[in-house]
Amino acid sequence: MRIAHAELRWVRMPLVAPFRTSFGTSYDRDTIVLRMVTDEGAEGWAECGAEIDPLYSEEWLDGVDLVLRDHLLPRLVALGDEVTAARVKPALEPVKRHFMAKHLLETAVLDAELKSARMPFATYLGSVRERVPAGVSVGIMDAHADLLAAVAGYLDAGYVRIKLKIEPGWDIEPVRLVRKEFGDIQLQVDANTAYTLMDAQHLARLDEFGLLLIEQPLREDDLRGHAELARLIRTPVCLDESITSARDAATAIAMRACSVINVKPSRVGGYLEARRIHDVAAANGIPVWCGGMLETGIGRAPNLALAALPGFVLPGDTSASARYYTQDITAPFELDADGCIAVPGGPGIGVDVLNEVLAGFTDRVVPLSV
Ligand code: OSB
Ligand code: MG
Repeated sequence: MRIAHAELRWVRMPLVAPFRTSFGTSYDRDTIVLRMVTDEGAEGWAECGAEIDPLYSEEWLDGVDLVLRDHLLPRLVALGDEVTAARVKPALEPVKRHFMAKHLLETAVLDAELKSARMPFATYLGSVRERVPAGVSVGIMDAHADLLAAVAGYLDAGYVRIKLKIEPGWDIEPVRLVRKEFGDIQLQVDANTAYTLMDAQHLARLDEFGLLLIEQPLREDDLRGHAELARLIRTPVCLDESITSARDAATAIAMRACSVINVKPSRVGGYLEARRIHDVAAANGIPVWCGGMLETGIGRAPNLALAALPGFVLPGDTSASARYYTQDITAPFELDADGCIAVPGGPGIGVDVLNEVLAGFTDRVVPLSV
């Protein structure tokens, strides 16, 4: 297949509530949506995981726009009639890293390819479940009372697992209070690299709360520190930012730097690499779960397909649309009575984009030369 048309849409969606992590606060979800049309007339859609500022990882939206336009898309277009999702990664390999930009391209190509083949993402990836249990990521709040109210709301809504964002000064006490108030719920924490190995004794104070895991306590480039920390605390260490490839996963597992992995397709360059990480982890007996970047329905749909693979044995951050947005740009994803979300069953990402709604949230449309 050949890319006949491609355009970037800069989108800003207001969040239902500010989302605060150890690296910053978001009031809106800013993203780039890529729309592609192939010579076979198939439409491919993808949503970028990057944010306005390079604070979660080194990538940011302006950088994605530039590298995609000047370096990535030309290499893909050079494949001519031979564009397939499987060829995207090898074609872009000379360009170092830029995983979120590569993810955007590979996912749109895969969506178009699967739509032509009338195959759902879930079938293609090897999913074994029709619905996946939903967890929710709860931001840092101004006051403990606000946190308890937010968690109560999510539990009432049916979420089966709560993740608390933590940072120095907002860690032991919020966890203690949530445990005390809500009892034996599935509970975990995410530090987004906010600690150092010198905090090991402090983080060991979380041991008594029976957490499922602590996500990315140390810097993304500190695998050795994570391995050391994992020996000093009982809470299982999970890596997010540190893992950008199946090779990273193999290294981290061999070093005992983690015993769980958060797989985010955008962080690792796409769904094909995400599946390889799943495979490496499964072969090593390491559980994985699907993380998120506050995606709209366009990014959420394929994430749910991935989360239905057999190795995704822990609930992910794949929450319902209403946790993020009053109005999503696809039909909203909703929790069922068991706190699960249905995996889309249609071809490709399996959801239709609500074009008029998307237009309302679009700041600008940038045509790309193909
Ligand atoms: O570290 O998992 C993270 C959101 C933005 C950036 C990083 C992270 C998150 C989340 C929310 O925790 C995940 C989601 O609900 O999509
Ligand atoms: Mg995380």
